[in-house]
Amino acid sequence: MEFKGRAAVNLLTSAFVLIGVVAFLIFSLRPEASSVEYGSRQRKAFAAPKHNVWAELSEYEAAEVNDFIIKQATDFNLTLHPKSVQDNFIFMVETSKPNKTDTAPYLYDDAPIPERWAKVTISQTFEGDPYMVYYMAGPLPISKESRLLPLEWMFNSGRNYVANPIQSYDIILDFALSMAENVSDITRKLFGATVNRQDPSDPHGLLAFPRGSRIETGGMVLWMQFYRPGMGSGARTLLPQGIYAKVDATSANIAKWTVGEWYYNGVIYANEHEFRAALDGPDFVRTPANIDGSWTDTEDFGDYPDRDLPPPVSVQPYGPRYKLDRKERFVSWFGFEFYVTTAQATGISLFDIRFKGERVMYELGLQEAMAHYAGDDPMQGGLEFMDSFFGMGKNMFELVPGYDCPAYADYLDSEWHQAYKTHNTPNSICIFEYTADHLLSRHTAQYSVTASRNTFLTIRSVSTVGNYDYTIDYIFYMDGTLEVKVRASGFIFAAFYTANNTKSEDEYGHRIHDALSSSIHDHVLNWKADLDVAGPTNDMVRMAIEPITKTYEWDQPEQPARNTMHLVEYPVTEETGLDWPANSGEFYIVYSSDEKNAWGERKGYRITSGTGMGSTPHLTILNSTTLGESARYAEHDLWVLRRKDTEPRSADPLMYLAPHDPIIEFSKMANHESLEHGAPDTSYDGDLVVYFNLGAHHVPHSGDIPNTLMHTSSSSVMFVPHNFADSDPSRQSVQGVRLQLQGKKSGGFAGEWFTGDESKTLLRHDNGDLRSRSEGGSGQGKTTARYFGATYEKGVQVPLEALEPDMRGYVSHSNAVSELNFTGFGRGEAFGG
Ligand SMILES: *[C@@H]1O[C@H](CO)[C@@H](O)[C@H](O)[C@H]1NC(C)=O
Ligand SMILES: *[C@@H]1O[C@H](CO)[C@@H](O)[C@H](O)[C@H]1NC(C)=O
Ligand SMILES: *[C@@H]1O[C@H](CO)[C@@H](O)[C@H](O)[C@H]1NC(C)=O
Ligand SMILES: *[C@@H]1O[C@H](CO)[C@@H](O)[C@H](O)[C@H]1NC(C)=O
Ligand SMILES: *[C@@H]1O[C@H](CO)[C@@H](O)[C@H](O)[C@H]1NC(C)=O
Ligand SMILES: *[C@@H]1O[C@H](CO)[C@@H](O)[C@H](O)[C@H]1NC(C)=O
Ligand SMILES: [Cu+2]
Repeated sequence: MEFKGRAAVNLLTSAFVLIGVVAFLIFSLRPEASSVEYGSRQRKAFAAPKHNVWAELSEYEAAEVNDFIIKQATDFNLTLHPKSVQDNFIFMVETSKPNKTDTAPYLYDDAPIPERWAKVTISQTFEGDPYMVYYMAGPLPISKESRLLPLEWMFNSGRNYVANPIQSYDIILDFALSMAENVSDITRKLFGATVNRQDPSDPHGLLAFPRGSRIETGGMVLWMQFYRPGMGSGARTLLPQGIYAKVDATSANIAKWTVGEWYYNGVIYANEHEFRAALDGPDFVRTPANIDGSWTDTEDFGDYPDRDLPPPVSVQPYGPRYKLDRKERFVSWFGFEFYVTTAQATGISLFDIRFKGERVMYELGLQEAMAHYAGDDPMQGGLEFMDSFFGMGKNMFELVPGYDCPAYADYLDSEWHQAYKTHNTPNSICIFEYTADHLLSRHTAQYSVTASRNTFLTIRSVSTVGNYDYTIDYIFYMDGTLEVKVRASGFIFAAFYTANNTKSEDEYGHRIHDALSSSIHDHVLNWKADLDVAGPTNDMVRMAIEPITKTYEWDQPEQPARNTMHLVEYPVTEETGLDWPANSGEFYIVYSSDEKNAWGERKGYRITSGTGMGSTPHLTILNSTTLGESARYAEHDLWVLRRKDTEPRSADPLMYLAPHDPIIEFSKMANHESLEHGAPDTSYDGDLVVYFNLGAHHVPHSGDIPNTLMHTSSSSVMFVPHNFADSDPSRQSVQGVRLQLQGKKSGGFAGEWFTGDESKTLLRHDNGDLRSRSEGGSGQGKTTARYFGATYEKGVQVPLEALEPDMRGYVSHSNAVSELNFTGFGRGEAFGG
């Protein structure tokens, strides 16, 4: 992060005199803290207890793997300088995360470190057809022992390859340009624009690109739609032009591709000639075009009343309170400890999450970010994205300091290795503590009030995949609660609004511009949570809160039967999908099979839909025609499965290339195997994995233009301790204050009516006061404040960049874009959106 903070003295010369007042926040003095200044961050060296065995390959390791494969696999005819997918080349190298069976003894029993292996994707041609093929290479570092093996064991299809229908992105684009040029007379007549081959992104020109679902009839059919390029803020997906063309792309030889039907305003034309003829006919119904303009600008630089004062911000005057081992990417904060890692497809994952020394989760990480559209036109009607294919990690771009994360946040880079190159995206992960605008707990008693701050730790990244931006947070709370939260922003993928269509125009969304429909879609983002609640042997239960009519002996004879409620526990005895219960009428709890708290209750963690817009949804569409077997995890809110080395993931990024022939079938993983464990049947060790979904039923409306807003496009799942400790552990971590409102008295309820002799009551409390007896004498009628945890007691000078980093000196090191030529692995380019 290279942004140069404006020196605080510059302030007075700037227009922001008011910021200057804020910049010299003066707190009351506390002598021993006088050397602490904002940003000094005097951090002690801090080392992770173990190595981060899940870490992404280093640049050196990736190069070593590339060299090894080139030398080893001479029969692969690999080229270092591929021209198309017809060449064989190493597309991707990344860490193959070690099996838990090997890491658990290392982490928990001091066994030797597990072997390090690479997962390798090679673009290979067999009989003229290109495939993406998975291999594993290792152990690392490369030695005489190292081998290159087909990687099959993690795919329940038993295959390690996926056919790559995207032969060449360049050639597809070229075809689209040629197709569009051939109807220039039509596009000029309809909306006064044509493609510009010299400059395809000419803002006044047109683009055409295909919808990315294919091979639904065995061959490949592409539906191309025309768009304006949207060069202002990148609003291409708000600028569909309503002309669609069907391309028969069955042949591997693009020279044999043919343009078939055309579609405009709800009417199908057999070919371009019929379309052209109809255009001049008397019955032709035109619709308005979508023209780019200030309406798609993501910001409005205009002067508006009341926008001349900056808002409040959060500062961190004494430095962070978490400890960070940057090398091992290990974080420790108020009892929470965990490792952070990244992967090009899925972004951040966390491993070995412990709370106050006890195991909570082995692994927590995104599996897939799917979006499924619906519509009555050939584009939206079959549109679906699985964004791990485009790379939720690759597309984690630089965060904006002071905006994406507080100015004081720590940043980490992410790295990935593609086509012999290492790409580094600096400052793509941020870590920070934040204090909520609400307390964690409070209580007003008769003579006192107590308040505990809610400070939490966030690990954040933003994946911008073409049109959409997903902000993903892992949030840790002082009581042991863990939250996973996603918020969406960016441009929606809108539909062309077929005005004057006889069909119901609001069936798939709302009209949101001249010829634009908001286009209903479901976002379903799938996460894996390998819970190890106080160890790996766990049981999942549904604890229901049920109404019942009961007869109690003490109720007799007045009340023969009483309508009431009670708790009923239903063990989850086999692998299954669950939905959040109606009326929140059940708690889903993962209990330790062995460990109990001081009260003899099983230690547990509850899994619940968290904060955000309603409870988290799953896919509305039943048995999606587009998705086939490739995303069955989307069909329920939560899944409970046996943990297996052979089932490390619910999805693989390459499944987007062949959704109807997926290499991982989730329904074969969640196949009702028994979850019962222990004697007499010891074949299963009781180690559970939960998969859960975040997302939204997104029905965008006019307020999504230009961008979707994150305060409401949010959803979360929380893991909440349930009898995990003996009482609330946050009491040892929170900062707060107890105000003794009057004398030394205590107890009672706020506002309780005081009866009896005042002096006698006082005496009684002096003897039996539980809460303020250690407090030194304060005069009656005066408030005494007693702090727990540290407080700000010394004034600090806060430099301006602590409030608002000066972005004018900001240097962006790299915003690497992945190579598009072979793969179209750039959403928004190759497969529209
Ligand atoms: C090896 O690949 C090159 C292109 O990368 C190709 O021209 C050549 O025919 C291939 N050789 C074999 C034996 O497949
Ligand atoms: C465009 O027209 C030319 C000339 O008729 C033809 O050769 C070419 O194949 C057409 N392009 C497409 C994509 O159909
Ligand atoms: C629908 O058609 C009418 C008559 O042709 C036209 O005036 C109107 O603008 C059209 N509506 C839209 C939304 O294009
Ligand atoms: C899903 O749809 C496919 C194709 O129409 C059909 O063969 C299959 O039986 C359906 N599966 C379910 C579970 O409905
Ligand atoms: C991980 O476990 C699978 C299944 O047992 C096995 O095939 C594979 O070789 C293991 N991976 C490593 C690196 O040992
Ligand atoms: C990819 O395509 C671009 C634009 O057509 C071209 O400049 C570049 O050389 C291509 N890269 C490779 C590796 O062929
Ligand atoms: Cu959306």
